[in-house]
Amino acid sequence: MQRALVIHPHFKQAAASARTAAARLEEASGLAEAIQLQVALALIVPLAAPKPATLFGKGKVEELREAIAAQEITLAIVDSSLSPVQQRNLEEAWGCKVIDRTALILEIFGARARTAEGKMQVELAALEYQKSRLVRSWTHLERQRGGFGFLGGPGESQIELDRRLIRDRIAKIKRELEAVVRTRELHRRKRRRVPYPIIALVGYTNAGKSTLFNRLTGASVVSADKLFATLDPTLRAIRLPSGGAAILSDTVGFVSNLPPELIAAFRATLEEVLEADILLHVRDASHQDQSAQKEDVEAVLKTLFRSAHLPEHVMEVMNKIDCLPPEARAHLPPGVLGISALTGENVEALLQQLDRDITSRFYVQATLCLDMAGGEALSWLHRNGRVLSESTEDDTLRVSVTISPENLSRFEKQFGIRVAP
Ligand SMILES: Nc1nc2c(ncn2[C@@H]2O[C@H](COP(=O)(O)OP(=O)(O)OP(=O)(O)O)[C@@H](O)[C@H]2O)c(=O)[nH]1
Ligand SMILES: [Mg+2]
Repeated sequence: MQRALVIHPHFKQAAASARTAAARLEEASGLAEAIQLQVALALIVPLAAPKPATLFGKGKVEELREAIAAQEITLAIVDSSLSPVQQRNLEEAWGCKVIDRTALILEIFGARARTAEGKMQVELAALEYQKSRLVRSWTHLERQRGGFGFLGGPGESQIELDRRLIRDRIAKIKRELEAVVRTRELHRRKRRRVPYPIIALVGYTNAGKSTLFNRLTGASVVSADKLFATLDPTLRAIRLPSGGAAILSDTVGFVSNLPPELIAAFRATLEEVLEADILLHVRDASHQDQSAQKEDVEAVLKTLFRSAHLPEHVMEVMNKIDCLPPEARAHLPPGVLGISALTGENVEALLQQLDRDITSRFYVQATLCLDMAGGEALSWLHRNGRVLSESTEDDTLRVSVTISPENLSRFEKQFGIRVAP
């Protein structure tokens, strides 16, 4: 196991933030542990003025070098962004590999990607990141690899070649991704023909989305006490208490300062979120930074929807209430249900809440008159809608149902019965 140092630079000039430096350090350490790094040392380093060459001042760089040597650390993670120059200088000064927050998140995404699409998206993001590094640090790289200049043909430097290779690879992945996205689009359209509302679980990483997904679907989707256990969206159909169905979609968790390269590359995955009829925002009620996490999630949603406002179809739920003392349970935000995905507490109530929301938004109520021979039509209605009442009058059967508009028109076609609006 690689021994890592995690440093959270605390900028004194930075605007007051909802999170404490200690919480940020803890999150960065959690991210490192998510890819099997052993965090040997974790530090907050206050910074008055970032130095262009090494970020930290001379004395601090030296102090950290000693700690790195003493603790036999082979990787240093700086929880902010590093310029290529800073990264190289720190690597030279410390004699170990140095990465910044974006690179760390890319590593995690890379380790977790399971589907072809997920892997391509991560590689694309990594290449974009690398491309910007190459451009900015080209003098250094050119000097370092000067000997290979001939590979690119006369007069072309290695860096030009690297840049071109990266560009070509990016173009190729983008083409492949487009094909994958088209296939996914087809699947989605097929699914649209099955008129089920889609519920997407969104939320901060580690909030318990996958645990809730498993609880609701009875499926065994990866859930682990690791950040980013889920990278690719997973979809399952669930039954609602009223008998209707919905599709539940588990998605990748959000983090604060999600690198912009990643938002762009993951757009295709997050398109599931854009498509959803209900966004169920799963919050960790037991987390000290829950309000800051809520803001982060909402900021990502606004970015995704390219809107200044939060979409209206977001429903919040407070998870992990089993960790709360009784007095804290009474202080949940008004109108927001508290649940425990782990113990199952209140999960039934959540399903009912979703059911009510779906019924009121996606279903219509209709009263149908069937003749007495309409046994087949009646059982069809029982299967595809929710029958509220049945009564017989003379030779007609009056049936009152809630049903999706799509199913209602299927019914009209199949049984040749026009339903008065
Ligand atoms: N005590 C308690 N722990 C929970 C609850 N729900 C989830 N957890 C734990 O929280 C950790 C994270 O759960 P996940 O379901 O993997 O979280 P996630 O939101 O899917 O995380 P990412 O996929 O990384 O975004 C796991 O250790 C779960 O066992 C809950 O209701 N109560
Ligand atoms: Mg998950």
